[in-house]
Amino acid sequence: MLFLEAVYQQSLFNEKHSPEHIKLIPDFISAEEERDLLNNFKTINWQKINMHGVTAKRRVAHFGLDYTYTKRSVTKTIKAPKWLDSLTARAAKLISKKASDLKEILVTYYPKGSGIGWHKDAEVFGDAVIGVSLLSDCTMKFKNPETQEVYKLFIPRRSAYIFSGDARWNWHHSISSHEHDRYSVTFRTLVNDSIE
Ligand SMILES: O=C(O)CCC(=O)C(=O)O
Repeated sequence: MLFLEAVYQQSLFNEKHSPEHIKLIPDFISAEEERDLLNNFKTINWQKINMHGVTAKRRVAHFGLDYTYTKRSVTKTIKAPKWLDSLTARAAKLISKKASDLKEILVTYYPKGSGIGWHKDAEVFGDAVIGVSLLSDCTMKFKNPETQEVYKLFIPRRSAYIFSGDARWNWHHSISSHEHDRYSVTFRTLVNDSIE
């Protein structure tokens, strides 16, 4: 806990108007855990994302809840595989929740040359969004939609990140395309559990 607070307090951006409530946890998973997860990702049945007639380069697998990108709504889907259990439990601890509170687990594969455009996570999802980044480093950008200010957060491979509060609700985020393949596992709670 002390470690997390230290990461949090050092202010990732050091600027007056930068987004608040972002935590970065370097080396959240070991090289061995990363290797095991990457091996398990080979068993995933990847889905394409089609939005308004365009197919994104990245591929996704939704566990717990499926997400309809055009409607920004969720429906129940298959449970996460067992090999995600320990990562899910550790992610939940970061925000003092139980693994069962993390209703959506999204595994994303970004082939080289792909990223994710500016967006804010759907309102059905709860406050804290947790991500674990694998295989290559990336830069996540946060943009204030009113002032257009942009802040860059370098996320080293094997880190976890959490954004909540101001960063989650008021800022948009994106990940620029990178030169190497990358994977992420993101975990989300629901604002209202009854929509499950
Ligand atoms: O790949 C990541 O780490 C972030 C993904 C993301 O922004 C999202 O799924 O909404």
